[in-house]
Amino acid sequence: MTTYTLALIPGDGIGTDVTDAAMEVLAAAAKGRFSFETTRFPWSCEYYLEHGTMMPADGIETLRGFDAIYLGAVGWPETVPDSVSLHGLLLPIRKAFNQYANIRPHRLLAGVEGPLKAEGFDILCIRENTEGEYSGAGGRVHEGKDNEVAVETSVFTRVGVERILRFGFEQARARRKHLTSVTKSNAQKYSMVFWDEVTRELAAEYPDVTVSQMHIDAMAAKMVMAPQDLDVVVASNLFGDILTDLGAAIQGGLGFAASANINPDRTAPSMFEPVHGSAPDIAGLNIANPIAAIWSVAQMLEHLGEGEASSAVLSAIEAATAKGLGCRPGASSTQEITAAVIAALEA
Ligand code: GGG
Repeated sequence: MTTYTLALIPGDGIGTDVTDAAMEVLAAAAKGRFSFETTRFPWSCEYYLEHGTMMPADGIETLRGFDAIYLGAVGWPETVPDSVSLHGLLLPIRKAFNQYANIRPHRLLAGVEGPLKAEGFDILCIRENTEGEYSGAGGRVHEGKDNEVAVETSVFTRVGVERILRFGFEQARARRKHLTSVTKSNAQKYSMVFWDEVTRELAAEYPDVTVSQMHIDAMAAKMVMAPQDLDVVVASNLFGDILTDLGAAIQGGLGFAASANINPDRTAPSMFEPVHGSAPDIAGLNIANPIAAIWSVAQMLEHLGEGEASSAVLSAIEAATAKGLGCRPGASSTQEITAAVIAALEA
C-alpha cells in the first residue's frame, strides 16, 4: 500500500476548522486504498507573534521533501497585517516550489443554485501563481511625508506567461475546447499586450481550441451575465484572484471554491487549499463550510494519481449537497457536513 507524506499547515481562523474536516474525509477516502503520513506545522499569525516570522528560516526546505502540502487559511488582520502573513507564508511556498498553475474549478454542485441560478455554469479558472502583480517587486520612499511614493512593479516573463497559457490550452483541450484569456491590454500597454501576443502565438499551436481575449472589466460582466458560455479562463495572478472570488460567489459562496497550486513539472510538492481566507469572526464556531476544503482534498488525490478516490470524494460531496447540507449559510454545522460526506463515502 502506498504511503504519501503530507505537510499540513492549518494556518489561522477557520483554516483549522476546515483542515480538520478535510483530514477526516481524507482518512475515510484512503481507508483500504493507501495511507498518509501527516506532519502538522503550526505556521500562522500566532506563530508570527511568537517568532517574528510566519515560518522558520528553513521552512521551505522542510516542506520540499513532502509529496503534497495542504493549507487551511492564512491571516489574522487584527494582529498581523495581511500583506505580512501572505508574503510570509502562502506566496513564498507557491514561488519556491514553482506552483505556477493555480487551478480553481467553479461549478454548481448538486442541490446548490447560487445567486444567479446559472444552470450549466462550469468553468475552470487557471490563475498564474508565481509572478505578475504579486511579485513583491517595489518599494516606498519618503514614508510618512507629503512626498511619499509607493511603487509596485508587475513582473511578466516569457517563461511565466507562456507556461501558464500552455497549461490553460491543455486543460481546454481536455474539456470543452474553449479558452478565454483575460488581460487589460488597452490600459496596460507593456505587460498585458505581451500576454495577448503570447496568447495568439500559442493559439496557432492549438487549432482545435477556440480562443477569446477579454479585458478584465468585460470579463467580470460576462461572468455575471452569461457564465455558462465560459469554459477555461486563464488570467494573471491578481485578475485570477479577483475572478475566482466572483466564480465562488456564482457557485454559491466562498465555502464552495477549491484550489490546487500545482507544479505541473512535479519538481517540487504542490499545495492544496480552499480559496477562502481565515474568517476570524466565525473561527471555532463549527459553522464554516468545509466543502471547499474537502474538494481541495479531491484535487490533491487526483494530483497524486489516486483518481478513483478523488472521484469518490467529489461524488460524496455532491451526495451531501444534494440533501441540502452546506447549501445555505449557517443551516448546517461544519461537523454535520463533514459527517454527511464521510457517510456518503462509506455507503
Ligand atoms: N485559503 C488560503 C487563504 O488564506 N487565502 C486567502 C488569500 O487572501 N489568499 C490570497 C491568494 O490566494 O493569493
